[in-house]
Amino acid sequence: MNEASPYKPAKVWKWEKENGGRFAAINRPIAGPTHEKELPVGRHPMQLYSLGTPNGVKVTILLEELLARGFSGAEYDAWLISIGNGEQFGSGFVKANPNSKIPALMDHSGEKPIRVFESGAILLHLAEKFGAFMPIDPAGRAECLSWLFWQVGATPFLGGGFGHFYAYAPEKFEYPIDRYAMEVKRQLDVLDRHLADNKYMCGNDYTIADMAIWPWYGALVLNRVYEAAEFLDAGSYKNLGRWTQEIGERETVQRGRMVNRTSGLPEEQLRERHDASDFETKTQDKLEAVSNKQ
Ligand SMILES: N[C@@H](CCC(=O)N[C@@H](CS)C(=O)NCC(=O)O)C(=O)O
Repeated sequence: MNEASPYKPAKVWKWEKENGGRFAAINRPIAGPTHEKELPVGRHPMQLYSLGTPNGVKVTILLEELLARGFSGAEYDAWLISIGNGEQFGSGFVKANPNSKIPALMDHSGEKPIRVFESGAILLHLAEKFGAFMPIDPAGRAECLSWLFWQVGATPFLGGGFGHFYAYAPEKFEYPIDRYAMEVKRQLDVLDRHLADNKYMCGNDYTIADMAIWPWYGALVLNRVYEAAEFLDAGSYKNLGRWTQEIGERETVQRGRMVNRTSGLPEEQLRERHDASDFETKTQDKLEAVSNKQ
């Protein structure tokens, strides 16, 4: 223990006060629902309950990619779960995801609805269901799963570690920022070295591993999360920059990013998505926004 620190942990931790910082009001040390609320169900086979954060966007990118490839079974309703208002603790959401975190998917395509939670599991479920965006040869599949699970395991150091202490904690503390900046830069270097020899994460084909990694590490490079691109010198990872740019140009990715989004430009926010034509209304809003600026 650091002798200079005035904080001495109690023998047994108790939930006595909010710990400050963003999200303090929704953090709790117990699981389970806080209130009764059933989830709405739309007309499509896939019912997604989510928010346009990087974890949510992974899934909407895949759904848009599947639809663009002609898999009509991937049609989906995307319902907004406002985590700032504690909607992840509603009884219906907790049934879909006992861990109370977005995204959660209910797959209604079979006889009985199937719940899938954890974004990585949702990507895998959909990729396997449609036989798309994941290699089927054993070596390719192993590589793809390795990078998918790499993302799931590595990113909490970026989000819950670095992002929390750099952007959300009530004060700036050097120790955690230093520790997690070091780890995140190491992760950026892992990706950069790999992408020096590979067009996509698993070689020549774009897969669910790219869709899992891009919303976090691509967003970091594009300065869309934590405003930390300069601090982490994210622009210096050239291969990662090339990959980020290339994936960001996909129309499907741009559509996926808009779904359940509640921040940024209004014309780029599709708070709920129930039909492919919902994007057209937004394109119209975008054109109007551009012409109003001129
Ligand atoms: N490992 C989970 C993480 C999901 C996650 O952290 N979701 C956040 C938003 S990005 C959330 O719902 N937070 C609400 C809360 O913690 O109460 C996944 O990949 O699905």
